[in-house]
Amino acid sequence: DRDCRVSNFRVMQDFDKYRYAGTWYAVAKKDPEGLFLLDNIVANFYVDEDGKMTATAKGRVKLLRSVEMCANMVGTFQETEDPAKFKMKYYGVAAILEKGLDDHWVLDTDYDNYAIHYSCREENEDGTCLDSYSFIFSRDVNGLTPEIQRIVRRKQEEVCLDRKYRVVVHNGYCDAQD
Ligand code: FEN
Repeated sequence: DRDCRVSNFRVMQDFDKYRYAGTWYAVAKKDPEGLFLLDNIVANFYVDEDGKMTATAKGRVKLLRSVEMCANMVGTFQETEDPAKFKMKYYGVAAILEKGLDDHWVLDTDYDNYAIHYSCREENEDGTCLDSYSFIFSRDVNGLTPEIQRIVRRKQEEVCLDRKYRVVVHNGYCDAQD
């Protein structure tokens, strides 16, 4: 049967951060509890001369009842013994945005078309996840091919998040602003 314990999830083998670098459009997401990015989510990953990975992400957020803005987030990554599993410290360029420390796991990627990200913030006693978020990233803002969608769906089931994802809209909201 399916094993929903986080520690048993299979991540990308021989993950290569250099090939992961560049622009990724979130085309689907599973939200965590609490405040998060709503839509128009674009991430840019970099690897510096020392091999350290960093990233920026922007996305639309809703502050009070109707005040919307584009949040510019920054992430710095700490490597672990598994090359596909990172610890990510993140903060918002605007001080009102939350900061935190999350896992950043790359479950699967072909580097050129898609990447499946996963983060569990809190585990249950039995090792399953209580509070997770996950992004399906695409190199193409217009989405993924049917063939890749099948790969993604299989992985979503494997990490016990099938039917938990929503499509991430890209309507240019954050393109003009920076
Ligand atoms: C990721 C990969 C690239 C780098 C980063 C990523 C993660 C981003 C996260 C964003 C969190 C946003 C929050 C927004 C917020 C994985 C894409 C960094 C984890 C927490 C509000 C909303 C309303 C309010 C205050 C704050 O704080 N939103 O009144």
